[in-house]
This record gives sequence, C-alpha cells and structure tokens, in this order.
Amino acid sequence: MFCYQCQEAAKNVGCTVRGVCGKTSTVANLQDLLIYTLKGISEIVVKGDLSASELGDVNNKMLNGLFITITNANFDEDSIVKEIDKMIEIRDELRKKVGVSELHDSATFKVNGKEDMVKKGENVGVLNTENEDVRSLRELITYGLKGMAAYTDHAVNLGKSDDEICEFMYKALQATLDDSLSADELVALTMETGNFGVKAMALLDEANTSTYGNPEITEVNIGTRNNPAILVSGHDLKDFEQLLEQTKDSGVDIYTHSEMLPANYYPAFKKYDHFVGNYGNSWWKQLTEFESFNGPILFTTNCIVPPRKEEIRNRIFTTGASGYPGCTHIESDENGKKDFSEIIEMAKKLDPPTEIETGSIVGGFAHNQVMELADKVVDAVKSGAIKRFFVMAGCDGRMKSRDYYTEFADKLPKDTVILTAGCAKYRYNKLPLGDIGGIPRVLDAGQCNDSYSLAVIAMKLKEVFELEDINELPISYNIAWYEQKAVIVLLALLALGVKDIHLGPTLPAFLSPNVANVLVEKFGIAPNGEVESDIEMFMSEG
Ligand code: FS2
Ligand code: SF4
Repeated sequence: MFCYQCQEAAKNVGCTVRGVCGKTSTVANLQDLLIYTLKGISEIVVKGDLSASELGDVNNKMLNGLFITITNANFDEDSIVKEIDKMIEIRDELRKKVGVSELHDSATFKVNGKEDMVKKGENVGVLNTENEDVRSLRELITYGLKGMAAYTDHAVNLGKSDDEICEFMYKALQATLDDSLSADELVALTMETGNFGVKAMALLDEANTSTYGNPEITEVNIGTRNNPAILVSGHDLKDFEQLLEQTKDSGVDIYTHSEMLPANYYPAFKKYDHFVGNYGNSWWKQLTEFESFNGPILFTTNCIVPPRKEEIRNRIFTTGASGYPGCTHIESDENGKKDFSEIIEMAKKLDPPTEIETGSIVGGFAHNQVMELADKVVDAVKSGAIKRFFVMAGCDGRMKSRDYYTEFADKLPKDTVILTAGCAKYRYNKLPLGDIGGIPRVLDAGQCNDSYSLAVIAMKLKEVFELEDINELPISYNIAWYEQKAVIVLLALLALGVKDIHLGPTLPAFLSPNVANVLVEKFGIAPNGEVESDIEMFMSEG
C-alpha cells in the first residue's frame, strides 16, 4: 500500500505498511482499485460522449464510491469488494453501450475475487504515476473530487442534484489517466476543481437550508439527561432526521457527536424534545467518549476511529458510505428510507450516558444568521471594536502540534473574531473567549462544508465595504486540515480568489516541492508557524 491523502500520513511522506488511521494494506489496495474502477467508468463516459444527465443512478453510485475512500469513512474489506464488483458491472454495461475501442486499462481490466482485486489494487495506486509533479497534481485533483463527492452525496440524499457537477467529476477523473496532459493543464484542472467545489458546497447549502431551515444562533446543551440514548456522528442530516423521527416517543434520547454538532442549529430539528444536545468533542476522542456514553452510536459518515474493544464495536452502527468490520451496517431501501429499529431497541436496554461536561456552547452562525447581524458586525468593524476576523475552519486531528490552534485562539487580541466551520472548532469552542458588544468571539457556521457560509459572509462584507477585492477585507485565513473534504474547501477558497491562506499543522505530503511552489507563488499559501509570531504577522496585515 501507499497512501498519503491525509494530514497524518506517516512521517508526512505516506503510510506504507498500515495507515496511521488504522487502514490495513488490504483495505488501502481495495480502495485504490475502487478509485481506479471509477476512473475507468469516467474514461468510458468521456470517450463515449455520455452525459451525466443520461446516467441517472450511475452518478450517485460514483459519488458514493468516491466517498467510501475518504479517510476514516470505511474500513470494511467486504463492503469495498462488493462496491468494486458493482462498479465493474456498471462499467462493463456502459462499455458495451458506447462501443468505443482503445480504452485505458481501468476501463477494461478483469478481476476474479477479492485476492485478485487486492493484487490489482497494488499496481494501480498513487505510485503508479512516476513523475512526482504529475502524481502530486493528479492526487490533489482526486482528493478534491472525493471531498466534492461527499458534499454532493449529502445534497442528493436531500433530493438536490446537479448534473454539471457529476459531468465535471467524470471529466476530471478521466483526465488523471491522461499521460498527454501537461503540468500546466493539470494546474488549470485543479483550479476548475475548486470552482466546482464552490458549486457543490452551494448545492449542499441549498439542500440543507431549504429542507431544515437556516441555522440560527443556538445554545447547545453539552450535559446529559437520564434516559437511554443514541449518539450520532458524521455529517448526513437526512439520516439524522430519519433517526429523530423513528425515536419520537420511544423514551430514547438523541445526542450529536463531533461533526454532527451543527444539527443542533437547524430549526427543523429543534422541535424534537428528545434531541438533547451534543456529547463530547471531536472525532479522535471518540473511543473514550463512546465508552462513557453507554448507548449505541450511529456513524453516518467519517470519522471512524477503529474500535479496539469488542464491547464498543458491538454498539457501533454504520450507514451510507461508512463501514467497519464487525459493526452492523444499515442499508436504505430504494426510496432512501432506513430502518433504525435495531439501534433503538439496543439503546433501550443500555444505561443512559454518563455526564462528562455540563453547560452549553453557542453556534449557528451560518451566512443567513450572520447577515441578520450584519449591521452590528459592520458597525463594530467601523468603530474599530472588531479589528480583524480569523477564518479558522477545517478539521481537527490527533497530532499534539494541533495544540497550536487552541493557543492561537486563546492568545488572539480581544478585538478579533474567529469564524469557524468543521471539527477544527473543538480546539477552541469551549474556551471562555467572550464577546464583542454581544457578538461572540467564536462564530461557528457549522460543518466543514459550511465553510461555504464563511465565503458568502466574506463576499457580502466586501460588498458592504465597497471593496474591489476580497483580500482587502480585514480577514486572515489560518486553516487546519486533515482529510479530503478540507482539500476541496481549500481549492474552493482559492477558486474564490482568497490569497495568503495559512495551512497546518503540516503541509500535505501529496504536494511535491514544485506543486507546493506554485501554490506559494500564485496564492501565497504558507504553513503555519509559531503562535505569537503568527499573530503578530496576521495583525500587521493590510
Ligand atoms: Fe472532521 Fe472528520 Fe468534517 Fe472531516 S469529523 S476531519 O470528516 O469532514 O471535518
Ligand atoms: Fe495514512 Fe492518512 Fe492514508 Fe490513513 S488516510 S493510510 S493515515 S495517509
């Protein structure tokens, strides 16, 4: 195996024996083959001149296939084998339909069973591209597409789709097979990926807000009640809604964990009395927090930390693109309905959660809510009460060096406001950072895809202050990344023209020195440094 798609890649080079995330080499090779098969489908779609609008459900399967390979989403060999078989069947049908000859191996290879798949997977992974710059750009695009697939998949679950996004994804996947493309052409395709990333996030924003209302300022309870309960992690709001409906009047409470916290901000979910609040912190603390939660846990997506203890494994359920061997996976029927009764029955037999915190945290500052406060915000900027905003969106992770973000938030001058989204917020959302004239100093827009909201807010402020360029705003970007959704968020910000983004806690291992240079020269991307000198540098900007 060779994998370097996330921030925890071994030695910041790549995982070769087993993933730091816990992914086995068998799973890694199978995931590589799944991606390769999706590239093969894309080859047929592009060369056979098929349009996404005539592909129907194939689009959704392609999205789900990409999503499965995101870091910490799916560790289950058997479900990935099934997925490869399914995609090969689709691929072969499409190939017959278009009748194009001279196709890439990915569009024609045959495998016979799991062992054969693993062997094939070993030879079609990342290192198969020899030139390190081409490899770097191909992977940067592929990881961006994985993030885009995740966001689009959530939107599809809410009945919103966009054929143009899928059309682009086939084109981009196919381009990663094309040896005739120059590095410059791949750089241009990387930027186009960012543009489509903006579209995917806008689509999901529209899907979420048109279904569940606009997120609003909310005090989220972080304590517990004395009823049996289910903990929900991941990002899928449709799954969350279905579980809330099915647990109504059952005597079972519902809590969010990690990236599901923003579900608390949506008006449609507030009507459920048994939706108690958020339990615990970011994804990497889950094993101890699941222990004290006592009840079953539902993963709607990543991030799963391999549960070593059987007792915990028995309480974990997965659905959608997520999976873990030994954990029950809940499938949907053809109408997207999921039956969660097994989880609910298990919850009834288990103890209520053990309280690990009390009190509340505040969030719900997506674009609509912030715009309702626009006058207050603009006045605070004009009067100098707010000197600078810091976009600190992104992911959290296990590395000790991420203490940087806690310290950074803590040491920022009191006349600054943090705009956040994604699980990065857990590094500082429980610090007593106070407010500025009633505006909290940490404004949480929601999940990582809600970084889109932060971009919308920046655009609006640019308009209000009648500026030419988004970079003239008193906003600095100090972003933490971990997995591939952060990659599409980053590419989307670049596509929107945001410059001088600081990225940490390390720069991606998949950026070759030359590709990193392009990002530095064209966009001013830089690694984060030391807390105090970084704050000084940001505060002296513009
Ligand atoms: Fe966090 Fe993990 Fe949100 Fe990522 S819970 S690192 O999936 O997408 O951010
Ligand atoms: Fe390593 Fe990250 Fe890949 Fe897991 S996802 S194998 S930790 S690079």
